[in-house]
Amino acid sequence: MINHSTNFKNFAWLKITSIISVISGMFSASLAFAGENDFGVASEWQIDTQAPATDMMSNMISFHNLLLWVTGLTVLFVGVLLLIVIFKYNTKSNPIPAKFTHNTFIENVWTVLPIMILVIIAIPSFDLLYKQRVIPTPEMTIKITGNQWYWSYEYADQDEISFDSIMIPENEITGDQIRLLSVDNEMVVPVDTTVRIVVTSNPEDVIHAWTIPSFGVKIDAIPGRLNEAWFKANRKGVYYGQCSELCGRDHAYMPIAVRVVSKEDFAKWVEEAKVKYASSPITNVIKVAAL
Ligand SMILES: [Cu+2]
Repeated sequence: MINHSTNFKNFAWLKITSIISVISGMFSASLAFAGENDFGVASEWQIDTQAPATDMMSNMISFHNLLLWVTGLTVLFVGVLLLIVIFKYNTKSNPIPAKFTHNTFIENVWTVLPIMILVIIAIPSFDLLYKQRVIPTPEMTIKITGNQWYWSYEYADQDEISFDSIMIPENEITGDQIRLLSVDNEMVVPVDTTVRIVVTSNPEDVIHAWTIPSFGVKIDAIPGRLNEAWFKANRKGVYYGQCSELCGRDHAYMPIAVRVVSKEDFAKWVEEAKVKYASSPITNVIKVAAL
């Protein structure tokens, strides 16, 4: 029999430890990034972000931590004011209320202070938006196409290697493969390389969204349109994401897996991939002029 009260206790305790980990993360973002194995994949009960694998994501986490402070302190301040009003100015404690209505000093303070807070937030926010939108000179370009329900990859700069990437079904998972995340053909990229991705969706398909949380990249794949984004992974490993636009029946079963390897290993992979995928190119090639 399931012991509900023990379950609840466990749940409550896990939540408390998770909250403590977030608070400690505010002091040192590195605390949340435990072992190597945590990279690129969420861990159980994790409520903080996944470990960053790009400078962009590190900056996004710093921004997130700044916002936690700003919102946390704002809630605390407003909460304290509210408590003062409730206890000090209720009918019992303060039967004869004051009649004044204006106070120029305090009105200036509550106008100027929020503006300053918004400016403090806006500076790193606009900086991040700019860096995401303005793509640095790419060292390679990969075209990504969303299909119902899998992803296709085309390497424009590597003899147009192309392949489909399909989730490994639960009953075929082996070894260190991960349920709902591992795929048959991973997207492979070299480390410390600026990769431009151009993302679209099959013309007869629906909107999908390609994302890798550790890279800080999330971009819609829209039929008939070409979106672009970029990343520069600064550490090797396998990083996972999932389609992030509710796209239909198998939305949950079209994961994204990116393997970041050394530049030498990437060159080797390209040679192997040319042979491996020569006989099985992608099923839906969409020609786009921008490439
Ligand atoms: Cu999708």
